[in-house]
Amino acid sequence: MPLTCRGRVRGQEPSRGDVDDALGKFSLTLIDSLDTLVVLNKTKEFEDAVRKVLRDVNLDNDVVVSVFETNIRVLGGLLGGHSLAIMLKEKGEYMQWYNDELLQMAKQLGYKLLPAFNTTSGLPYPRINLKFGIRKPEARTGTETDTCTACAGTLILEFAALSRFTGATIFEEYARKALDFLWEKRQRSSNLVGVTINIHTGDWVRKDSGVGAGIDSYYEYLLKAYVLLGDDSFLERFNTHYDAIMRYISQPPLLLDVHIHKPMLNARTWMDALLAFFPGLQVLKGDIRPAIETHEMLYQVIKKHNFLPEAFTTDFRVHWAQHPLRPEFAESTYFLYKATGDPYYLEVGKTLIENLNKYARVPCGFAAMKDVRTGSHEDRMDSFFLAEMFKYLYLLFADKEDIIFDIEDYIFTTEAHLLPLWLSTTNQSISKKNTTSEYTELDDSNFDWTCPNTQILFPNDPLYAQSIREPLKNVVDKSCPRGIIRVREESFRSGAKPPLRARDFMATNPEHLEILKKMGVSLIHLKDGRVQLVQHAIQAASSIDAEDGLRFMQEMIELSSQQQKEQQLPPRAVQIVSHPFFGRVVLTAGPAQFGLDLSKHKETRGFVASSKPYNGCSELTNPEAVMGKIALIQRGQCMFAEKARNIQNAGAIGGIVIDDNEGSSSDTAPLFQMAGDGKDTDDIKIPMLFLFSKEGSIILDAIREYEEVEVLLSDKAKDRAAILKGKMIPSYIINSNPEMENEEQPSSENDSQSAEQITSSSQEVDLVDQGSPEESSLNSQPESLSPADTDNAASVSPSEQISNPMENHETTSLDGECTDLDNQLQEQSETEEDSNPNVSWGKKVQPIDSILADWNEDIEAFEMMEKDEL
Ligand code: DMJ
Repeated sequence: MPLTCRGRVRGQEPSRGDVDDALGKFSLTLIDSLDTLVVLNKTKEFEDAVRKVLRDVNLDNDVVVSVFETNIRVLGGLLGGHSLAIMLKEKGEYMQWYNDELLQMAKQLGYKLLPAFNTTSGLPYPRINLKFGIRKPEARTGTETDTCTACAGTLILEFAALSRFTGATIFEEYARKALDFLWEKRQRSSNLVGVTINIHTGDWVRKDSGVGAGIDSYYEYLLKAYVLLGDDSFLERFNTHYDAIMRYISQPPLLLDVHIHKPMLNARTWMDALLAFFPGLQVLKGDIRPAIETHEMLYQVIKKHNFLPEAFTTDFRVHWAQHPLRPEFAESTYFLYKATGDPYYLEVGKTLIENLNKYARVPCGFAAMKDVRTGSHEDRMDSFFLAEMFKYLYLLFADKEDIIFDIEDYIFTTEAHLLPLWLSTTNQSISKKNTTSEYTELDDSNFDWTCPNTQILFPNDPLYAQSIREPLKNVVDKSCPRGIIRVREESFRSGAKPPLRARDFMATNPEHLEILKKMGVSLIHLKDGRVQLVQHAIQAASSIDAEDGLRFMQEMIELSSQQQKEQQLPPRAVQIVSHPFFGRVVLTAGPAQFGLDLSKHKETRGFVASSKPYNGCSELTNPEAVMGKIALIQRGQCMFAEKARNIQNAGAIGGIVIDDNEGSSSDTAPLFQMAGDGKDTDDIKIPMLFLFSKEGSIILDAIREYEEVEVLLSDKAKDRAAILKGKMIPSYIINSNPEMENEEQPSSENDSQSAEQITSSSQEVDLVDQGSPEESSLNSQPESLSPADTDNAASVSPSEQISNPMENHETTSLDGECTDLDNQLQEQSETEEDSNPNVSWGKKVQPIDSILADWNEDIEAFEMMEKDEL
């Protein structure tokens, strides 16, 4: 307690809740900082500290502690101390008296933790009483049902080291079992894991997934377990998860949580400080480029607030203002310096040290920041500050000869404790699980930038890292051009054009795009197909342009929020009614906020025809082909309303917009609602519906095969009786992504391909000069913006596109829809034999249970997100 200059003893200070679970009256800070002393070349002090630990520390306390924290800090601390004690002893100068006493203590602690694993799943209870274990009345623990993924998945390094040092295999076995269980429970179609899991049933309790709090070191330990233990299955697991992380969570330079079942859906609009370790892990993997990008983004947040706030929004505002002197960013800085040799990272380290000395240094140590904005302190200096922060900062600046042993012979645990790599060949009696066949072939493109040796990665280019950082240097801007003197009137007089208004903006108008650029506004195409606008005032051509840009963004935000407030419409249906489908194929379609309202009017029936140009963004060149028909148009390049007007002018009686993000599907994406253009759309009289790519391709395939394809656009599927005006034949519900239906099935090649395609297509579409990766960096959701605090970096979804997916997700119509589908499915099962064998593409009836379960999951996830936001 650096403000009151006392040690914190559990029970003697007011409880701080969960944070205190790390304290077990076992001299936490002393043990956690043992190996730091050796790294800092304080060998004598290390020897004294070890003696103190052996003399004073008691592990048999009646205290309930966190299994995870006790493992990484105390067991890890003892093992790190032991590793360096035997290294020193061998050198022949220090620790000559040492006889594995720290290891014996570690073993004693290991046995104390083992009862936590007494669950059917093998996942440990989150807490244990050091004296009484679990469950007994006096233990006051053992009734918990949930634990975090990191809590259950961050044991293998310490437990395996303990087994290999001592020959007692049980520790490694238990840690492996917990990891095996987590791997089995990964969400099979996304290959992601949730934040919390039920230790008895293995159900995911929190289904959001990121690389920060609650999951972080699970991933870290898979990769490091491979390094330490040489077991390929850990690497294969890590690579599978890493592929999923890069596919869904990584939106360089951001890392945003997603939902494990709907990984294209962001689960929140802020990031936590713990994810700052991830660039370091990416370095270990060899994926340097995204590591540089994320690290640079984090550094700019730090430069803005002096420290990394515990959580910050995607537009870099403070979300949770405290900072408990976490070491993760220093850790990543160290690894990036080791990888690149770029002195820039020494400058970063210098800034960290200066800020610590300037803002956190107090007479009795370094105090955590209560609020990074005010610089207020908390009477707290967590043990990881000495265990990790000191170690990494020292190592960042240390030359090889400053360290009395070869640091390359060790691996860092998550708490930066050092375990010797020679353990990989010692006491390998644990049977490795032969799981190779479980792993799917990974798409190598995610590893394009990986390389085991960074010397090979950029041998002749010392500016490599800088070239990646450069475009990001203004990603978190420091100043906002307030108080600019208005000289706009004069500039009008001198012939300049009036500023562009948000409501007039058209994404296809090159002049508008040029103006946007001048105002420092760039257009970003997100992975999920939405477009965002981002302004960096600093990139504007002049201060007046910057101010215009700011106003444009504010108008756009208002426009966007107006649209969000507009009524959210339920899904619509596109039903193929011509031979040989006769209404069996029903595609879930998104509604439009303009044009004929299908819930109030009779359905529209007609043959389909593709418009030319296919994007429908200009006058159609094939009006004769679409006249009296339902025109198919591709999404993108201009406003939906503009497309509608063009096909209407050509005589179309309706329109279907097909998503240009290949592989998108209504199964994996929330309902898509087409917004108007912010102007009066009363002139649009025809109905317009939206189909995701997978559903759209069903119609396109049908045209290819049967040429004449007739569809029905309606608010819900019509039964076949109505269509044939005769016998009652039910409709099929197309589930274009059957894999998503059953979590237990491994994801198909198709699936991974489609997600990949979404990613690449969003990078390819380039309406505006997107040369700067910085511009693709801000994926903030509109709801996280308020004009007052956007500084000069703001983003918003323009009106053409769907606004916040969360807000467009329909939950209000659930009841009606369930009943409807229920009937259809019941009827369908009665007439199964009536299905036409010609209809063969991936058509599948989605059981009502699965539909309901899916919806329930969504609702749960959104409720959870809301709770988190609160
Ligand atoms: C450390 O105790 C470990 O690094 C852990 O894995 C998570 N982070 C804390 C410090 O922030």
